[in-house]
Amino acid sequence: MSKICVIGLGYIGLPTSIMFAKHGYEVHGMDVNENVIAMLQQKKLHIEEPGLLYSMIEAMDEGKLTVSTEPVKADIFVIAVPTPITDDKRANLEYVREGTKSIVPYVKKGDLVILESTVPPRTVEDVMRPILKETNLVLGEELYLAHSPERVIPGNIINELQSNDRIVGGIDETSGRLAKKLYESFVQGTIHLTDATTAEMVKVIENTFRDINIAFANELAVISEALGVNVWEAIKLANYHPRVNIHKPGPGVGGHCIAIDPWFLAEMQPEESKMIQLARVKNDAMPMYTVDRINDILKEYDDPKVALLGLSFKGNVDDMRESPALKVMEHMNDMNLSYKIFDPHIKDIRVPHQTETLDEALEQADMAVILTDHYQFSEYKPSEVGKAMCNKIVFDTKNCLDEMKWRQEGFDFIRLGDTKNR
Ligand code: SAJ
Repeated sequence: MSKICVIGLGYIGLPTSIMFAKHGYEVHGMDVNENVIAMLQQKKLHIEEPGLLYSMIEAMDEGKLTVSTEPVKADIFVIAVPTPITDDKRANLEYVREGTKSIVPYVKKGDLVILESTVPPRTVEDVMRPILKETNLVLGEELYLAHSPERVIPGNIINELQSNDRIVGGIDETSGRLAKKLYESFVQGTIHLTDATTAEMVKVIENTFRDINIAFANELAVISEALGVNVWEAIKLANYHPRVNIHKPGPGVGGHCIAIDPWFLAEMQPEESKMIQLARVKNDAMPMYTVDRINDILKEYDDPKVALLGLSFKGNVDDMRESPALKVMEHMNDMNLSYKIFDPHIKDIRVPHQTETLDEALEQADMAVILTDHYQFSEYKPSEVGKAMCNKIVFDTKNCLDEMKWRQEGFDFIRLGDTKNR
């Protein structure tokens, strides 16, 4: 049985380790974060992801998965570390460099190294290959190297790891073939073989496509408000066309992927990537636009109070990396608007003005603003929500509330991108 060492036990590394462990491999996961390792060793999760805890405990109890802060000797190394962005919008590849360096003493002849982290095209060739040369093994003959970008959606990772198609790009034919064989152990979708640089390119263009599409939807939302149109209705009707698929507008684009990866492409060719950069700027402007709308709606009120609902970057997850809600809060602070913020998926207090309960956030509020499409929000009873509030105004930036229900309870109902009935 082959042994796999996974470097980085975050949103991708941990679920992927578990999948390998459940499909015939002996897996050791390493993470430099001692707190993460301490939690995992106690069989507790440091991230929220449906179905993960049970599978992890099972894999650990069967002796198929171990974790520690150090790599171990293995036949296959899978690197799944973060690739954050610097202040000047360039990829910070420090974790990729460090992760690759950390395995050099453990790699032996015949091993396979796979990078799963999203990176600017050419990272495998220009950053990893030179580091792995320090093993004195000939790449492509004695040591194999490939990129297989993770493409799963948080909230549905376990399913998508199995059912999505997978892209595998080797630095040579054998590397690609070996990596493909590994993923065949659990991937039910098609595994497409290419070279490493194309695989890197595929991953960033997928997320860039989504970012540009969302920027278009956000632009349409702003235009619709000026025209007395409901953008959600217009997009829904346009999408009935067999060749149109416009995404959804909202208060901004967050997360560790869509809000970051387009810059990985833009940094390679700044002059040739104006459309990509403009989409980023458009999406980054949405939190401010949302706060301007809040301010405008409340302009008649004396010292109005706002209940912001939703802190995570998207619905039904607890991840608040690059969350538009954080930017909304910043702009609310700048404009001296009073607010509290509540998120049913984030129980511990992580930011100022955050409340532990919905009631605390709603107390004396003049307006409730939906920033994230958590399923809980669509189930709220308007009569209950209205009880604690001072004035009954609700502003839905995600189109996840039933307008009629809220209006029937006496709410003034406002939706982002919709001035049709106002
Ligand atoms: N959003 C919108 N409108 C939409 C869709 C999303 O405003 O129509 C917002 C969300 O609210 C959120 C942000 O965009 O703030 C990103 O959310 P997401 O659901 O689009 O994507 P992520 O970041 O959770 O996952 C993406 C996925 N990429 C694609 O769908 C092309 C996932 O498959 C990738 O694996 C992941 O990035 C990644 O790790 O790169």
